[in-house]
Amino acid sequence: MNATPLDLAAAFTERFGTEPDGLWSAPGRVNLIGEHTDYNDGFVLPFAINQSTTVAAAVRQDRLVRVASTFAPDEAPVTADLDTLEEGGVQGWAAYPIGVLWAMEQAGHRCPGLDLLVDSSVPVGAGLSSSAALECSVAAAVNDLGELGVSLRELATIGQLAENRMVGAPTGIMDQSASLLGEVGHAVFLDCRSGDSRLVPLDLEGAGLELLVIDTRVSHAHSTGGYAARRRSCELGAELMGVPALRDLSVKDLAEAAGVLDEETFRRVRHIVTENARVEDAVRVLTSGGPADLGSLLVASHASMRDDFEISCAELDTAVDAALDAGAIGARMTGGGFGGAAIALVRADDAAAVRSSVEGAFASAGFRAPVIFGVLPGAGAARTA
Ligand code: GAF
Repeated sequence: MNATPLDLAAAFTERFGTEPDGLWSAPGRVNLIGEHTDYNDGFVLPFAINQSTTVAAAVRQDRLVRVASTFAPDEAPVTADLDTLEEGGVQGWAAYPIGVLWAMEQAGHRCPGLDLLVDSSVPVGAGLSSSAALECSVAAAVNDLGELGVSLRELATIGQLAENRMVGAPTGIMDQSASLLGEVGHAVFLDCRSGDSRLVPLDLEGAGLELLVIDTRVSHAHSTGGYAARRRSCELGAELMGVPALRDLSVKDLAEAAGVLDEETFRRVRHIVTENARVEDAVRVLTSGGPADLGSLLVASHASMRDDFEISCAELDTAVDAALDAGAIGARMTGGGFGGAAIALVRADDAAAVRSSVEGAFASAGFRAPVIFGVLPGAGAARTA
């Protein structure tokens, strides 16, 4: 519904019969570069976006959690008892918020019972991590209301644990980190092995640029299929190469890998190794030059995901090609792949031409019309009322 704070507080009162203790918001994210590198202990460079999920929350006197959503006003809240809740014990969308409370307790932080009403402007299934936005808004709320004092870094691991174990999606730490650590005008450079992060300036407006998200409307889910298969290939590649994680291989190790690995595993490994190098290059480019110099890295990242990692699809390739044809500086699919969104970095003056080129290419190919919108690096999770 994308409610104002007043609307959401009123909707909460109508739903649960009490006023909320507060409202917490957490953003979705766009990953600028560094795809599938997070669970390989590698590097990522995402940023928080302006679209966010907001949760209105109130502490209960017992240990029940009740969650409802503005998207299903007629559905009864999903209820769980924190004293008996087990891994995998909640199905559907409520597994994300309730999973966060479960994960918080697994990490040794005792939570109060809560009533939660969720609202969001992050499109679901578009590759912008509506799931992390939901997890992180709830994590921020329970952290404050329970006076738990958990650091942002640990909150990210708690969101990831909820997603891995309650939802069953074997995802990495990138999305929660972006949602919690993002800042206006910056991307988050994260070393997924050490957990260290650093903000990198990403001043798109100052450089006369726009970053367009092209939502292909081909939806994807990371709890099924290709994502888990790619993760297994990476683990196999690391094992056969005798390293703890693919992070431990560099581009010069690829010649040896070509002799050790089967052809498909080699290509999966090559994507991760070269993508890690591209993230480090992108940080250098942003620090010493500016976003206008990112074009070739974005294009190379997409080619690697299309040809080596094989996680693109016809709609994503069409979006990238049509954007580049119309003068985009760079373009690539973003997120886990198999659908979702592409990003195109464009000069502000070219934005309209890029949009119409992509729309025209989708129409000619007989694809559903994409949804195209600009994003700016925004703030991470926070209490908003
Ligand atoms: C999804 C996952 F949730 C992330 O952890 C990451 O692996 C990404 O796909 C691919 O880079 O968003």
